[in-house]
Amino acid sequence: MKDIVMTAQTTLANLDLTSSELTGGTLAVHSPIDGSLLAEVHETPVSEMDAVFARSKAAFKAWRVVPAPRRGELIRLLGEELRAAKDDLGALVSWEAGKITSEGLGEVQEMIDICDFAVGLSRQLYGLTIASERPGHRMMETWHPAGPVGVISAFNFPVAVWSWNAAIALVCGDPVIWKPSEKSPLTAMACQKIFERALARFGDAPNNLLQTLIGGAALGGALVASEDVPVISATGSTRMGRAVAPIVAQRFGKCILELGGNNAMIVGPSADLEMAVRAIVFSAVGTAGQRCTTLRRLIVHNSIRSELVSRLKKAYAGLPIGNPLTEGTLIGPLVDEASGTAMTAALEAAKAEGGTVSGGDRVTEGVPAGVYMQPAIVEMPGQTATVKTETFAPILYVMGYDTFDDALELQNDVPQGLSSCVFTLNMREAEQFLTAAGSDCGIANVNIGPSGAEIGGAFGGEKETGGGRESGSDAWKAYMRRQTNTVNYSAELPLAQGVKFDI
Ligand code: UN1
Repeated sequence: MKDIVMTAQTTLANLDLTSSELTGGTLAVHSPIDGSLLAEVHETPVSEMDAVFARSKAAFKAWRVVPAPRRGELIRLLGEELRAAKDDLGALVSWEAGKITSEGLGEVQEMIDICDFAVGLSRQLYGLTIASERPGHRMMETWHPAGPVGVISAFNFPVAVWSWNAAIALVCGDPVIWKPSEKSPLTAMACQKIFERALARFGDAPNNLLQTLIGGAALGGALVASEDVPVISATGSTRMGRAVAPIVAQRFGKCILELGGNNAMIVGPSADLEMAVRAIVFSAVGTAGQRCTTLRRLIVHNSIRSELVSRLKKAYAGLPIGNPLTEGTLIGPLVDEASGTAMTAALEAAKAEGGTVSGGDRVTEGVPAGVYMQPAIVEMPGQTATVKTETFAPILYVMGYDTFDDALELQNDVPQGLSSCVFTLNMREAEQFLTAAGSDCGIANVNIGPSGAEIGGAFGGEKETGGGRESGSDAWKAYMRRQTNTVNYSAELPLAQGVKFDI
């Protein structure tokens, strides 16, 4: 696959990454497409971290007093630069994360969308006015920048997750220190360059509004432990979140956690099965099952179970697996050997728990030398331990139900709480799914799969998913500090609650 590497080098050059940045370093970057070496990048020394924090603090002092709509101008320019770089950055996402071309481009579109959102937001960081109980007094609530924000992101959305955090943090007045996955440093380095182009056009921004850390867990460890970083936004595994959260809590920092998901679809007897099949296939096998919102559990009414499963098997049989850069491919590789091994192990465990597996074998013919797996459908007798565990691979567990209450029970009876959906034409079921007694997830959809959320909503979930919200709605509030203000414009000094204290 020599030609792929050569084109990757062109893409890297188009994104302004120089050969001295891409060679001679200690971190080897391999493409999941064919295992080829894309670059050897230079790691940020852990000894550099104190200087990183000091630079970010200095940037904060200058940036927090720039009017928010002016800060929005920087993000407007970032959006323009992303539009110009969309094809190259999308292609680099494919090289580095193994996504099919359309999904690589879609990820960059998600970045452009959040920039547009953040530009509008920069004029809408609204506070409140509050009625004071005292005459001649005015109360209000103001939102101020929080300080440097640490962003930890995963390989599977190597650039979009950064942009959800960075675009919002920067209009909120916060500099960003970014620790991308060590599996995807190149896309991060490219984003740093794109951001610098926007900065140059902006003109008078302070230095170091964005610093990108290249390397492993020790850098992330220093970031989460630093008292200089009041907000840590971390996306990744529940295991990572369990390690990060107590360290941040101990120093009274704030965490925005977006961790594992174990997303389900309930398919009711009235569902439009044609639509359900399309939604299931995209959300279960898209990105080779490596989205945190990937559909992992299908909870289907027993009256339509065998029909739906046979339609799914038919659809799965025709799915093009292979080089994600080839037009028409729908399933690219898993990120690395360990992911392939984890998929096989999960299928073995499911079998031992009574599951019937269809698919799930490794594909070696007609594909490059990466880890290409057939997606699997696993019919389960119940919601076993393996079904309750997130495996970052295209495995869809199928379980039957008789009553809608049982379906809801199954949907909620997992440790994770990110995304969920129901396919039904019965409005009672649809509405019930969205109530307090319905889905317990951060995202609950009707007649749409669980993945592929738009940026306008708050993104995140409950329980082991970590509780954080990123992206749209009022997620921005987590990047700011709230201040309550009381102003006395009278000549008296009345005390609240009628307290008398005459001197
Ligand atoms: C992730 O997998 O970490 O909703 C993020 C989606 C995408 C984001 C996924 N917009 O699937």
